[in-house]
Amino acid sequence: MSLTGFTRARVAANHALLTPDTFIRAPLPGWTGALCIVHISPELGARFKMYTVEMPPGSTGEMSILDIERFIYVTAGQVGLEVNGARHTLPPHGYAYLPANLPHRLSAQSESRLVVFEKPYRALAGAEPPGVVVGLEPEVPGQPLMGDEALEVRLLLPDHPSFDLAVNTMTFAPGAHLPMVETHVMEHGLLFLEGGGVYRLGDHWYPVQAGDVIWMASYCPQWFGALGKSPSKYLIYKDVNRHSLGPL
Ligand code: UGY
Ligand code: MN
Repeated sequence: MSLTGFTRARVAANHALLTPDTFIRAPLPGWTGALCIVHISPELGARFKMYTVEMPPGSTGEMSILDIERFIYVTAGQVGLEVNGARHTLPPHGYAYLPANLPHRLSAQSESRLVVFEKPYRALAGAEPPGVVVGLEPEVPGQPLMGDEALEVRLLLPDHPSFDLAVNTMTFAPGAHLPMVETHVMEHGLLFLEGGGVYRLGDHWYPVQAGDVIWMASYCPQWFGALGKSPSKYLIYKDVNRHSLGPL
């Protein structure tokens, strides 16, 4: 209950900081018995959708729109995934890439929470579309960003041109920071998983912490510095491997 009207959340033309105190839950087609919080969507100016699904035990999720690829990352609970005749169990930090038009079923085996990234898949001439990927983030080897051992990147999906999106985690030791202010054509959707610090977005510097969501439009200047005594970590989406000429 807010009696002050104050929030850290801010929505600007080329970025948004969305804090949990402002989240609104609603049903979405394809999710039965679950509630969704849409963080980032074309309505905001993005070319992808990012949302959280809160799943009570027994609730389910299925493919509901054609030509849309999906990446899911479990942040709490335990989620079953049936796809291609196989059954998987995704614990916290388990994830899956589900190609467009491939029927699948997610089911919560306990009170669960997951974050979903969706976008229209852009086929690449001469390349087969990617298949299903299922993984566990802690099992992915980390690599230093630009030689900085204090900043570890984990690529959750294969670095292959058939993928038109990447989802990574970035872990910052206390005091670590992005080596430069980035401006790039790729857009980002980001969920803070642990810790916090200061995020520069455009011409603003924001205090950020676990649970926050950030949208960065193409070319939004961005930089992050980690604060505190424990590592800071975020999950970050970006569009990759495609020319932007032609249909988006
Ligand atoms: O992959 C990236 O562009 C990443 N370094 N951006 C970011 O963390 N804001
Ligand atoms: Mn970036």
